Amino acid sequence: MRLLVTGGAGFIGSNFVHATARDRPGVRVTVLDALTYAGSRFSLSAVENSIEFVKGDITDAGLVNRLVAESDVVVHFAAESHNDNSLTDPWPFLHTNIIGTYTLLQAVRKHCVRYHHVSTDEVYGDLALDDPGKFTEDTPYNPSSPYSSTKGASDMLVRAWVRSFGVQATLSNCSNNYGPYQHVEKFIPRQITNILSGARPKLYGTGKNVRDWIHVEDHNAAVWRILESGEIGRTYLIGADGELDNASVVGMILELMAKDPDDFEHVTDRAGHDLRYAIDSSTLRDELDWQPRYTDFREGLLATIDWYRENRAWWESNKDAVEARYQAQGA
Ligand code: NAD
Ligand code: TDX
Repeated sequence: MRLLVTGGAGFIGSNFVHATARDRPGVRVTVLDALTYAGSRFSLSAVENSIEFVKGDITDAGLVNRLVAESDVVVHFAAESHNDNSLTDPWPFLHTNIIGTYTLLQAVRKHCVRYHHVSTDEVYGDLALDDPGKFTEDTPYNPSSPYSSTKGASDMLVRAWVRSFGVQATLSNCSNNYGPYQHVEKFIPRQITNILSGARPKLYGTGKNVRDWIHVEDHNAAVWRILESGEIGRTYLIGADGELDNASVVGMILELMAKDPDDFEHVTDRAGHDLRYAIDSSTLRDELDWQPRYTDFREGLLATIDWYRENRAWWESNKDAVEARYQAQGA
């Protein structure tokens, strides 16, 4: 199989490439990544001899056409992915997430190539903290942020290209991922690297907002199950029943890093901050026989802390710029 992975130098994409190289040596991987601030060649150092890396933009139709023509399957991870950035400058989100997806869809349509679209549970908006319900495949789209609205738009394009042009595509909407190689702008790496840098964790607002955490390896195993056995045109929700409020996550990080439980700061809340995400992944479990393997969040978090401790060179050069950006926003 010739597999084109967009965004393979980012957090989830690089973990996907590592897992594929490890578990599926018969798959020939090409990564297409623009190496924005969020991408790093160093995230692929361990596999650089077994993959092809192409630096380029998913909105470059000529390049995308050539790479798609040489592929059997495309897995599309590339995106502008950070909600806070989408609030300060939405344009790159429209460009990459909408025009980039359109460009890929036109290419897979032309060359009849199988396509998997990686998306987020944020397209469904949020749930009340006391709502007993969870998102299902039938929940109406109701995105809150520029980021999630562009992801929702990209999902709609995929569905339309399946229906109108017969594109062979599947979609997945996953909850919050954690694990190695996640950019220090994101919640869990930011708090771990704050502590490793002698700063305090920063909690938005009350800290009661809930996220449904899944280890990145479990997300990527689900993407492979969908590639192998998913039904064309279907959307699959990926989640591992990992609901926790942000204050509890910060508390756990402080405890695992031997800090005082009060050693954090409340900072300015995110505008439009979604309250709670929760995924019902029973379709994926029942129909595609997928199960999460990293069911002990504490254990996964400890391994993630160890990874950031042992890989300072990977994140340290980005840390100051990220914190300067947050400081300008009062966060
Ligand atoms: P990330 O920001 O860590 O990585 C994104 C990658 O895409 C980077 O390597 C970047 O260089 C690349 N990229 C950005 N714009 C590009 C362009 N125009 N052309 C080519 N490459 C470009 O993101 P992530 O957290 O790994 O997320 C990957 C995908 O998974 C995204 O589609 C995101 O919406 C989705 N997702 C993420 C999460 C999460 O918790 N992180 C949860 C659900 C879904
Ligand atoms: O310093 C912080 N303090 C804080 O309290 C940061 C950076 C975040 N937060 C809060 C905001 C959220 O409630 O933590 C929670 C998680 O924040 P992010 O890591 O920014 O993730 P989120 O906005 O939930 O979106 C993530 O999951 C869904 C990914 O970034 C998206 O790409 C994915 O689609």
